[in-house]
Formats: sequence, C-alpha cells, structure tokens
Amino acid sequence: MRVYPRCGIPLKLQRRSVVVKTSVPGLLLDSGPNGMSRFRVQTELASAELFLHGAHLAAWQPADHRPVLWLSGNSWFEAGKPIRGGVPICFPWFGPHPQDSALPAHGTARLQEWQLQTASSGPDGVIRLLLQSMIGSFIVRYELGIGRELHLQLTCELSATVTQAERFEAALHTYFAVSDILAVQITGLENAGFMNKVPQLERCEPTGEAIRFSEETDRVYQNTPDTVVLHDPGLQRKISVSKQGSLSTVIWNPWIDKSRRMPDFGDDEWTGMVCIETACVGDHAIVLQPGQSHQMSATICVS
Ligand code: TA6
Repeated sequence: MRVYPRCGIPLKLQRRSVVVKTSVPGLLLDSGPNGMSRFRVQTELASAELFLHGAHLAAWQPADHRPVLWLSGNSWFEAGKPIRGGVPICFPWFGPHPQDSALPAHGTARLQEWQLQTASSGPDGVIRLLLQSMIGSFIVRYELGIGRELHLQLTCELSATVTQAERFEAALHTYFAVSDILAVQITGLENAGFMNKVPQLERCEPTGEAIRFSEETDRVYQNTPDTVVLHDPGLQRKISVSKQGSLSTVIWNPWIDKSRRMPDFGDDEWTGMVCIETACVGDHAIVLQPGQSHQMSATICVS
C-alpha cells in the first residue's frame, strides 16, 4: 500500500468505513460521510476532524470545552460541493466571481482534494498538519496546529513561472457554534467601518459598539488587524480570534429567510451559529508578483 511520505499514512482509503492508525500518535485516518477521506485528531488537548476535500476542518473541540466549530446537519459531503460549517477556505476569490457567475462562489479551494504533505505531534502534544494544493497559478499551503488553541495558516505563493502579477482574495470562513445568536455579542470591531451587504450594499461608518444580532447580518469590516472576541453567556465562554496578514473581518448570520433558501442549511440552524471570518477581501485583496507569497493566519482560543 502506498503511503504519504514522511508520515506513513496510506494514500487512498478503501471505500468502506475503515479506521487507520497513522504513525502520528493521536491522528487517525478514516472514511467519513460518502467515504470522504477524513483525518481525526484525538489527543489530551483536543479532538478535531479534517477532510482532504477542501482541506476542510469540520470540527474542533479543545479539552474541557464544548465543540467550538459549527457544522450543519444538512451539510453536503460530495465532490464539487462545499461542506457547510467548520472552516471553509475561500480562495482565490470571495463571494461570487467578479466576471463569471457560473463559477463557484468563494472560489475553488474548498472544492478541491488537497494533498497531505506532513503530519506530526510535537512535544507540546499539538498535532500539526500541512496540506497543499495547486489552485490556478498559485501554490497554496495550509498549516493547522490543533491543540488547546487552534492555529490556521494559509500561505499563497504565485508560481515563478507566470509572467505577470496576479490578484487574489482569501478567507478562512469560520463557523462558530453559539448557544443562541440572540444572546451573543462580538467585540473588537467597534471602531471599524464596514461594507454592509444586506439589505443592500452600503458602506457604513463604525458603530462604536459591540455587534449584536437581530436580523440577517452580512458585513465585511475593513482595516481590522485586531483580535475579535465572541462573547457567549449561554455557553459561559469567550472565543477570541487573533490574526496576522489579514485586514478584513467578515461577520455573517443568515437569519430566517436565507437559512430556508439554503438546501445544505437547516431551517432553524441559524440560531446556533455565527461566522467570524479572517480574510483579505475587497480593498484588502492581495496582489503578488511571480515567486512572491503571502501568509494569512488565525489563532482561535476559548476561555
Ligand atoms: O461570508 C458571508 C457570505 O459571503 C454570505 O454572503 C453568504 O453567501 C455566505 O458567505 C455563505 O456562502 P456559501 O457560498 O458558503 O453559501
């Protein structure tokens, strides 16, 4: 059986539900829904699930806490379709394609099968995974550090073989589980202006106050280098999202009507989730010269 280099993991799982121990303590490989290859982390620090499809982190639960990432009970697990929840990777564009509406929303990264490059368990007990994919002219690497904290790092390199600069947008479109969207608030964006996308596209001034939810909310905050905190009194926890290499932060809850319009989103699931997305979009899209690269990372902590 051929194995992944350097971590002894079989390249291909048979289409039956098998669980394969890997050479990395606390890291298993099995077949998830519809036989999709899934890495499962189970250590003293945390548990998690990562699909090669879209390099999609679908679950993360640090020890002594409830699940942090939200996943729809109606999610697709199919080639060519994104998983609904967890951390979708939006690349090389965000939202609808600017010229061709036939192209998938949020780009193709979350629809591709990524390759595992390395997997390891450090002396700190953190499981570190490196995945890679070629997306257009870009070599995209995704590093995950899975422990009591979650560290996600997306490195996008423009191939040196191209002859001109290229622009991209990127987002870690993170879905957080909440006790009740009506009870939570988000701080850290009080002083940032934002593009409001509902009810219509409108540039808005800073509100000067924490974000609370009472309707469909879809906002792209710009010039936001600082840490954002999700306060959830119902679960008696705070979730902080700190970042590097990202000046956009997207806040999204679909509310009632949009939830009903999405087949892979339960009609009543909107009350239990909110997206806080670490991004480089719009005014903060990235332009690279051939051979250049850009790193965007997020560190998520629960207290
Ligand atoms: O990040 C917010 C957003 O751009 C919303 O406009 C909504 O479309 C959401 O992403 C989900 O997009 P998706 O393509 O995953 O259904």
